[in-house]
Amino acid sequence: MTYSNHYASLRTTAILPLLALLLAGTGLLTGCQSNEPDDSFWVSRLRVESRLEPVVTDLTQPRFSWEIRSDERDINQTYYQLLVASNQDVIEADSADVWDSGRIKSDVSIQLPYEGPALKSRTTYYWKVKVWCKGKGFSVSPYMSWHTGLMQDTDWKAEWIGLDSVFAWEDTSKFSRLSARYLRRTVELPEPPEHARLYMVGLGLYQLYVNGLRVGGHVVAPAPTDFTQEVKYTTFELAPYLKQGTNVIGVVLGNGRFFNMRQHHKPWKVRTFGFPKLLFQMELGYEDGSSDYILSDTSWRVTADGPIRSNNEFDGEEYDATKELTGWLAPDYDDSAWLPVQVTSDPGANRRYFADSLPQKNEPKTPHGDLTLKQARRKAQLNEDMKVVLSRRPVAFLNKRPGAFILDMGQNMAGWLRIQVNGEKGRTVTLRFAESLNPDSTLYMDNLREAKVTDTYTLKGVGEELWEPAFVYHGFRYVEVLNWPGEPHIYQFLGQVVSDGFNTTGSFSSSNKLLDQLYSNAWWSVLGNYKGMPVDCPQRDERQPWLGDRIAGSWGESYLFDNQRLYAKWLDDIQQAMSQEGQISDVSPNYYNYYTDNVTWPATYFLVAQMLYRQYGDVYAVRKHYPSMKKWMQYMESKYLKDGLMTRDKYGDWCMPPESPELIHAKDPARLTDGTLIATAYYIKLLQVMQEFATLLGNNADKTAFAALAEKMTGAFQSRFYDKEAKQYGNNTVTANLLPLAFNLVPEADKQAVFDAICRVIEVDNKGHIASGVVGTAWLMRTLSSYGRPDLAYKLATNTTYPSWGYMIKKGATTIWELWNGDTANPWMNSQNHVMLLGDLLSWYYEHLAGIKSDPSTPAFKQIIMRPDFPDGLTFVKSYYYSSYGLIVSEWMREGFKLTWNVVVPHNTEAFVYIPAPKGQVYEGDTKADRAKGVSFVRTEGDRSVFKVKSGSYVFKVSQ
Ligand code: RAM
Repeated sequence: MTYSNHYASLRTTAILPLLALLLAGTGLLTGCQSNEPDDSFWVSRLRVESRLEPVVTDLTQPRFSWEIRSDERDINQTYYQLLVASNQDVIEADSADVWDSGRIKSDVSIQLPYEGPALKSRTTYYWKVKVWCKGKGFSVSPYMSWHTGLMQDTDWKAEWIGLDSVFAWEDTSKFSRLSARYLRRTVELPEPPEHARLYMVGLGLYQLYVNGLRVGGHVVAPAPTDFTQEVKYTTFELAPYLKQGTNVIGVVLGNGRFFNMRQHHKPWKVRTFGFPKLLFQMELGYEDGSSDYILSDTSWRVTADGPIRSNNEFDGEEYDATKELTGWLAPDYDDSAWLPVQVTSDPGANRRYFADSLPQKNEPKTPHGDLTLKQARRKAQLNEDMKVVLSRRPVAFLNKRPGAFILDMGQNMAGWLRIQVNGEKGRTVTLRFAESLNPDSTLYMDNLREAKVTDTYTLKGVGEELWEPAFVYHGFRYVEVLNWPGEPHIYQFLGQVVSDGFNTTGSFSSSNKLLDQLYSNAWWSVLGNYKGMPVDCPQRDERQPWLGDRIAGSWGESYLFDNQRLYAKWLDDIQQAMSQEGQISDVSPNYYNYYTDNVTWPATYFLVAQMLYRQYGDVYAVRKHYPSMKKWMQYMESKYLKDGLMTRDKYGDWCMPPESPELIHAKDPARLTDGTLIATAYYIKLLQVMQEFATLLGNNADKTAFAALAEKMTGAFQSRFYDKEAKQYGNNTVTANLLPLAFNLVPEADKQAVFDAICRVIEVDNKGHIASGVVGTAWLMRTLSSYGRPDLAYKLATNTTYPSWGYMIKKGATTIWELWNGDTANPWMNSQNHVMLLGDLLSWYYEHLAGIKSDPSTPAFKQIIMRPDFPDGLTFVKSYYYSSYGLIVSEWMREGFKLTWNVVVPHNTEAFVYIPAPKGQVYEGDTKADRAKGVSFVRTEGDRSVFKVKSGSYVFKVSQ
């Protein structure tokens, strides 16, 4: 059982009857605040620091959230009281011996921080919440517990162990081959312990075994960081695995990003951290109150002479089953041929800056992070572990020859292939992975650059052998299988889809098949590029956490997956990668050395923080990162602001459709948007975001300063780039006009004209096709819809001619390409599984097609704006989004003038519902809408009647 990474959703239906039962009482439904229990509503889905449960956290102020449920309408919290206790008896009696918040008048039911006395390490706390709702009594939730990790450095007794040397068969040159390290020790226990809590870090990657059983449902763990600054520990409760007598603990260590295969290749560019190592601290407690530790220390033994002969993320895994260490997880195994482990240095001691290894290239010296750190911080991993989230069988065998064939998985995916094979000892089966095929049905490998993406399995020859790799993953749709014994069968192959183990937050389907297929492509790309950090692609020799790929992405992705914890972790990665001067690394964690001082890639730092606040109500991320954000703003201002313009850019409107099909980047000046225009517009946007943050944190002085600079820069921007006559910006590209419009830099009176210029470039010059790259497309779809051209947005989303998302689909894509012309461009930079060209498409699906959007002034969907575009040609949308407050549903169907719209508004929130009909024609159920319980008419806005809708379920109808 793992704590911090174990994923158990409280959304199970099982909990609801239990809650109803617990809370059944004499409900007093009076009109005033009552202090009697009420069974018309109940509290469920308690969360500590978001949705992971049970949870281990080493945060000093974990945050609590809960959800209110009821079958009635219009349920609103008026007070809450949080109770935290040190044991079950106290909490069951509805009391608190650790912290009682007292009765607090508030309608907030998410992200409320613990404010009691300092929490102790390695302790279980119990909590519940008492909630009062308007016009009703109160309801008490069931209780939930959380566990604290090791909160202080001094809590750690274990030492790092490993083996800092290579074996004769290993190779540390460019295409390094390092075998997995197998570590073991036996443990004598006088009796089974009552608890055995393990805190561990296995670098780069680990698998844990106790008494022969694999522990935990995670794969490719832990989450990657700048290991010299911070490592993520995982907590397990191992008591159920342990017994009286001799127990065996085994750990397998893989390389991951820690021992990087490219280490001697480009030392000025790619970081490496050292040989794999383990930190292991198990704390045992017995019934009689005694305790004991089992630690990583010199009592462990190690070998690299096991079956995983080589493993790295880019080249693949080599597994030789004839070298299996049979019995190594049993007590009587003879490990005398193994070596004693070495106590190794802390990963933080290996701290070096790119500059230290730069003799070969003239790159700037870029010391980064906290230079005072003596050792890497050890932090509980709060973001979800990676898991096998889906499995799928191949759909076809292709190109079959004797012993060789290609498997088609039917979907471009990230993960690996599990095989079941029966053959003679010593035969080696080879698996090679690719996203697509050449015309002659061989694998298309040209776009993988130097990644070898090859797994090999050498059979031991004992009948059915089941194998899958431990420490690699690939991005692929096709697998070439070589040297397969006998006739292959589909059941012998299973594609394992590997991603962060998130909760799904949303779903979308519609009457348009292409729109749905595009959603599916996007979903697979988003899923495939979560790897404990958001990466650019899962297949070639890159797979880096580039910031710019998520300018708008994190927002749209939040409608698909509960990505709050991952992105909160990523902000920490970005902060840790910052240089002393205040530079942001374009790649964070900075496994690549790219400190290029542009504005657009670093902008993601700010926009992700804004997403966490607006979508999840996470003000803490904003508070934590505000000083670093401000530092970067000042750094850029002091270095690159000239005459009110931000003069530094690097990537332009990255991956704009080029003028000829084989180009990666456009060269035609008419297609390129001026770098100073982009950088200045984005910098002003960030000044706006900083004003929002400063307001949130009550920092008026900063707010005023940011506003003043924004005003000055907007003036400079206008005079430098705006053509008042033509009413267009720069060289009149979509992006040149779109950025000022989306960032509100255009004079009010000219907005429509500038918008018309955008539409003209798209409709006339580009014949109704997309004409922007990563930097512009981030704002495109929502701007087209908001300024009154949802039809044009819909056209762009459903186009099938080049360039368009639909074109990718027509060419057989099942994910999103890196380039609009991915089918014809140079393979050097041409992944078939990238998210960045999605821009704001996913947000547009939810906010403009489903019509589910959080009011910007009330974060986390406390107030919901439900305003679908209802574009012509689309007859229905079915969608839901599971917000922090609860489930939001929007399902609409149109037939001529008739509209039926099912709406669910979570309790303790309200929605503004925009219906395209005069007020008198709108019904809710069989009642005129404005007379229905929970509904009130607010105003008419254009062709829409706006109703305020209280929490509950509704069926709106319009018929003529
Ligand atoms: C490439 C990747 C990535 C992009 C950078 C700038 O390496 O495609 O997505 O952000 O370039």
